[in-house]
Amino acid sequence: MVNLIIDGREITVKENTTIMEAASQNGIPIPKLCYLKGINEIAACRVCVVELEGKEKLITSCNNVAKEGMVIHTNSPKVRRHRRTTVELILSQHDCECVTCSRSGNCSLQTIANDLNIIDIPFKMEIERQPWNKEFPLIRDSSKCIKCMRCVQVCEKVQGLGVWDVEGTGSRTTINVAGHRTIEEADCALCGQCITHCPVGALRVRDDTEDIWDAIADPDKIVVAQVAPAVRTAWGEEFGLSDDEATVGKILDALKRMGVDYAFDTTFSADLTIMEEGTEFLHRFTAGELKERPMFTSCCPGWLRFIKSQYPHLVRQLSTAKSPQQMFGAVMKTYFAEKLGVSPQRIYTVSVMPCVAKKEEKEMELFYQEYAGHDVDTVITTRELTKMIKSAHISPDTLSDIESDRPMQDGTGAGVIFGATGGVMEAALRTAYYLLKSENPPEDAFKAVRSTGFNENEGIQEADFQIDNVTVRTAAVSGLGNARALLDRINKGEVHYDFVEVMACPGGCVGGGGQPIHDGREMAYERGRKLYHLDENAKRRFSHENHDVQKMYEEYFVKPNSPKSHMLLHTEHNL
Ligand code: HC1
Ligand code: SF4
Repeated sequence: MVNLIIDGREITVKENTTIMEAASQNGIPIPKLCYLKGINEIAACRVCVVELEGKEKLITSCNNVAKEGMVIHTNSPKVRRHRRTTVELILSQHDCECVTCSRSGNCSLQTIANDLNIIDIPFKMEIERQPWNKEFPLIRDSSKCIKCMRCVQVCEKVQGLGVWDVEGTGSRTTINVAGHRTIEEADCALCGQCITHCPVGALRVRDDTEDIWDAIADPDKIVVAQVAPAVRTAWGEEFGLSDDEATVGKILDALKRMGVDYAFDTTFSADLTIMEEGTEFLHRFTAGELKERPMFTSCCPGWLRFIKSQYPHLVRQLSTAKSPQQMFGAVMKTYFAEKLGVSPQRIYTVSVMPCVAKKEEKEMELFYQEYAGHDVDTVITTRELTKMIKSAHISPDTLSDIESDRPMQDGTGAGVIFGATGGVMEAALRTAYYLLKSENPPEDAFKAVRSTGFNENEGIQEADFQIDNVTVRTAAVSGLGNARALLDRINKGEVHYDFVEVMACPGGCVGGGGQPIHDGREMAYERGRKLYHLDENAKRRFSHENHDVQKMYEEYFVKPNSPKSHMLLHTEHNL
């Protein structure tokens, strides 16, 4: 153990603890901009400087370790002067038009500048403005970049892709897409992790909320919305709501009050996905068709972009099932349109997702009878949803916990856990067991595929299950860097699985790039636990027991993997 004094307090910490961590563990926060624990500890911004008694020069607290006998001041006049000049210099190269910035009110630079009482910027330098395609779902505004390197490190270290890099030297140093490519040419998975880890507004998601307002205002359009499982875990964070208050039913009510005609919960189509994908897996598995193992899940579009660009030879091992988002869109424009007695052209489908890549996944085509278009017309993220609620002046405490519309109302606990890493696998195994044995397994029989935290299993969870005399070897992985490690081991023949779930974002969709941003705080597993709690308390916990899905099969699709299901609910994964 190490004893030191920080701001007059005698403290004891473990060996190799940084000064910043030591201070934080004792309730002394040190301001920071570039620091991200375990990912970016490079002292690039120098905002975290502290004074070490006996040393002339200030030292950075994020990458200097606490040593026996140190006497540290985190907020002395010298520290404040230095920090202030550092932040003023950053601001001198930053577009400070905060009113129109997507991160206004949730910007670490804004907060630090306010805390330091900076009301004027003494120097102003030329601001770098690089061109960008604003149609792309991920938008970079170079005039807001503070060169903290977080995006570079997150994309490289966590997502294993290295889309960003440093460009230029000296005062011309900037960040840009690596290898002089455009973002469309780079292998960006659109996971959005660089957005949620950007401390300012340099990276943002394309805002599609106006398209929805336009559709709502169009009397010819019937606006039909769906809300993804993970959104319920996070939207309340923007309004300071407790878990009990921030229900999915209130999101449905908010959508209705904004003018959406019908509002549904994506857990319905998550259950439908399990029927299709679970049946497909059993088919491939038991009929010996699963020669090339494993079968990979296909519901995460970030993962699909990744496998197509990085491991194209494995694409044929993806399940052909569309994602719940796309399946629901297809069902809305066919089955539901028929129920309403209107043509699919009049149905305008909206998804509320925790995800950036869903904005690109929606380009998937749907051809059905006289209809040729998309399953889903517009995708907004959880952050865009909360913006819409605010701009509609809806106070969350006036919202009611309403039910999803009929006839796609039912959703089980199995559908809910899709939003957490391992959830799709667990849901699929619950139903695969039933399909094999004609009886339900114990509800938590497959909980070994769950991950509970970032450090415990590093995002890869392996589990073998015995069903009668059959062993099903599974793995669930989240984070594309982890996925790369797993795929490399599969390629080398070091590991063998039958079924593998991959989610691009660490922790699954709950940690998606479209979720509310809490700078430097990873929320995924906390949110994931909320989904498992909802599952535990759900009326039904098996996708095959979803009454409305059962009814839809009776009335429309006949059975899982039927010709009609193949036409509407499955896809070919083209490279
Ligand atoms: Fe997801 Fe999915 S779980 S991909 O994370 O399969 O985005 O929540 O909606 O489609 O259901 C996301 C979440 C989501 C789909 C489902
Ligand atoms: Fe990298 Fe994901 Fe950002 Fe694309 S969205 S640049 S893959 S972190």
